Amino acid sequence: MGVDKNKFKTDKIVTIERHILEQQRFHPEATGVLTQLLYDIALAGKMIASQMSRAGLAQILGKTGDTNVQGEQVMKLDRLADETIYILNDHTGRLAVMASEEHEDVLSIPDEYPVGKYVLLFDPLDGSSNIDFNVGVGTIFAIYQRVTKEGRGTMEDCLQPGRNLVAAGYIVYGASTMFVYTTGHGVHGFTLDPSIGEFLLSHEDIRIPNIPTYYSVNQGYFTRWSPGIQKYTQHLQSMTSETKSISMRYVGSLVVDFHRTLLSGGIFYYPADISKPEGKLRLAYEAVPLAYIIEQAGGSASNGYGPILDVTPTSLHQRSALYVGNTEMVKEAEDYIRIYG
Ligand code: P6P
Repeated sequence: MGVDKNKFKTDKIVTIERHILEQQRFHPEATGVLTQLLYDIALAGKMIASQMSRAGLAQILGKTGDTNVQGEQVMKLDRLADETIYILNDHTGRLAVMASEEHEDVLSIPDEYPVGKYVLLFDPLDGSSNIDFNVGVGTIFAIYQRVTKEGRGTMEDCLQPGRNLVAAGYIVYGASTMFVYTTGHGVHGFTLDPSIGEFLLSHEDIRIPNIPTYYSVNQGYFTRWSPGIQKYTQHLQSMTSETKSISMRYVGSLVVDFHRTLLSGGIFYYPADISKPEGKLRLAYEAVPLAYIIEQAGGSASNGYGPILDVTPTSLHQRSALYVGNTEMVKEAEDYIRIYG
């Protein structure tokens, strides 16, 4: 059949720490700080996963009653995930500055703590509106080296093009909890073993399969889309109905829809439309890290006109259209936009 399958079995027990240390051989200048930073993010993921598993019992489902910078209802678990990531990283001396989807401005390192050379951008719990329905959600993160020379990091450190990324990844809280990351040398997935509280390597060197399985888009917005996206989607629908070569899946949780696309092949897209002319998804801490991951796995990510990683954000919460998955499918979407508008 020749269908590419990601290698799911490994012949040794590899924790995140061991894997990141082994990856360090690609970075002779590495001092181990990035390893420790990635490990801190994985720890945050374990803590969030633990809270998630008992959310329905611990009265931490539901809304806080607040709205965030996006104008969205802040879920209790949103707030908890945001605070967990911040307090695990604010004192380590590894970061110059942080930025979160939940906060308008950058998150400075408190004066009493040292600063370091890395910058952490994160969406603490994407898809959180789905939590109350037990639908999978995720944490997304992007790591850069600071560009400012000294002192507390600034917004300038957070508004870098994706080509500057040092590392990116996500934690998907689904049927199992997985930590997926890249430092520029392939994409690697770890599954949390709750019995020992450790992420173990389960998906080494993930490559998006050459043969696509699903397309993923919210077809409820069809009438709001440009003619090019409508025609592109009708083209995909014909592949589903006539050839049955692909099918449609849409969860409405970015990390879940992305993770399935990465492992199964296909395309996820969230187009701009007449009600969201800039698109809905955030560039800096959603589209860019996922674009880095998909390129490292042999796929592509576009805003409909060119690579996401070539775009330099001009504001922290800037939105973007996103087309991500098999390169051929992303290019085809760009072609339909170019030809039909
Ligand atoms: P829609 C969740 O609210 C989110 O930000 C992403 O996780 C997801 O991909 C998207 O919005 C879903 O949006 O408009 O299809 O409900």
